[in-house]
Amino acid sequence: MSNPVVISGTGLWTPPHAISNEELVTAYNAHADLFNTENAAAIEAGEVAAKVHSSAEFIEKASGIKSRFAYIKDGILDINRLCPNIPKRADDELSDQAEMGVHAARLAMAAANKTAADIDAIIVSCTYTQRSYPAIAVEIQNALGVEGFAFDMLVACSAATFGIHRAYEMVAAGTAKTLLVINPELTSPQCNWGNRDSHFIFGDVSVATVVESAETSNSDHRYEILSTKALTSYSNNIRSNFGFVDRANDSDPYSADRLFHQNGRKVFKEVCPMVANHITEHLQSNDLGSEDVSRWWLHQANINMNSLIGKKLLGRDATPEEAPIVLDRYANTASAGSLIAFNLYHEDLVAGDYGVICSFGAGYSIGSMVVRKV
Ligand code: CO8
Repeated sequence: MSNPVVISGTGLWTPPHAISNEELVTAYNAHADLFNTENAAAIEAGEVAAKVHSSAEFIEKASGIKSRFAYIKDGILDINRLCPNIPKRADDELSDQAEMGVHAARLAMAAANKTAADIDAIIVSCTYTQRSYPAIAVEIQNALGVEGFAFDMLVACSAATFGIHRAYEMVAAGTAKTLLVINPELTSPQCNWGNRDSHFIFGDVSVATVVESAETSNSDHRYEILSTKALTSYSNNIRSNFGFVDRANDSDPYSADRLFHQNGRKVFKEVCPMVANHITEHLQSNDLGSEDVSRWWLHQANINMNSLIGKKLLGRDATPEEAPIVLDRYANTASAGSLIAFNLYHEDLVAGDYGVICSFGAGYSIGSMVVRKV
């Protein structure tokens, strides 16, 4: 790999609607009361479990989340629906995810001083795509007027870093010069808003990153990608069983197991040490230690996870300046969290400063980049 590769710009598109913990809990609790009334006899007979109230205090303490953004808020707080009401679009209209992706892509291109003519490939990498084909990436390519090629890839919470890894490899190998990696994370349709354990976790967002050869880059804030590291290890602790085979096995395509579900405690316990080891080894392979790192742009799933990982890496609490937190406002945005943090908190570093971008989650999967400001 001979060509130095940089992140030359990122774009963050934040949906216009926010939902606070209080609003969410009010709707969830009303839903739980209605469910318990409608199922009173079955609950009394021990055939159905009663739904227990949720609480805004628990959510903030257990996760660090205070609010989340929604692409469309209508429907989410309707206790008879608990799902966003996203109108179906015609085939000749831009799809919802392509629209989200285009917003972030334009911001990233502006930050990187690039036009559509400069881009020769697009990767859409996220947790779900709203259809299988044509690829959302190809639709965005068409909307932006980009030549070359585009494709989609899915790696759950590590999709953003894994997508940037592929872009890095293409630029380093000389098979592409400038790529857009786009993460339109539309999580709200897959969140189980009626499940007390997970109704508070997710938010919608779209981020995009321009990855290009250092030779062509000219933006104000450029970060050379010194190396990438990825790890996957199979686990059933975070699952969504929704898929195209549902039609063929005559089961309910809308059952709870088709939506996001997890064993959050196990995820917490198993993933934190894996991430700390992964990052330590990644830094060591660059002859660096944690003390050399000025900023940690970590995945944003849970504030207690980030605190624990910070402690394992540094032997002390990381300061908010060292490891910025965005999940209080954005919640868990699947793969996008580390790049939201990067987008909002990277301009103050000076040339030569090192940083780590790392995401982790379902699979399990972990993806990281060691970067240095140019
Ligand atoms: N309100 C009030 N009390 C509650 C609530 C609630 N909403 N939920 C649980 N409780 C109660 C429980 O009943 C329990 O009570 P008791 O002690 O009496 O039994 C107590 O609170 C503790 O419950 P938990 O053990 O469940 O709570 P935790 O402290 O473990 O916190 C978390 C739960 C926040 C889920 C935590 O375990 C966590 O964050 N774990 C890591 C999760 C994580 O990172 N997951 C990654 C998911 S994302 C991903 O990888 C895939 C992306 C997919 C995108 C999907 C889009 C939809």
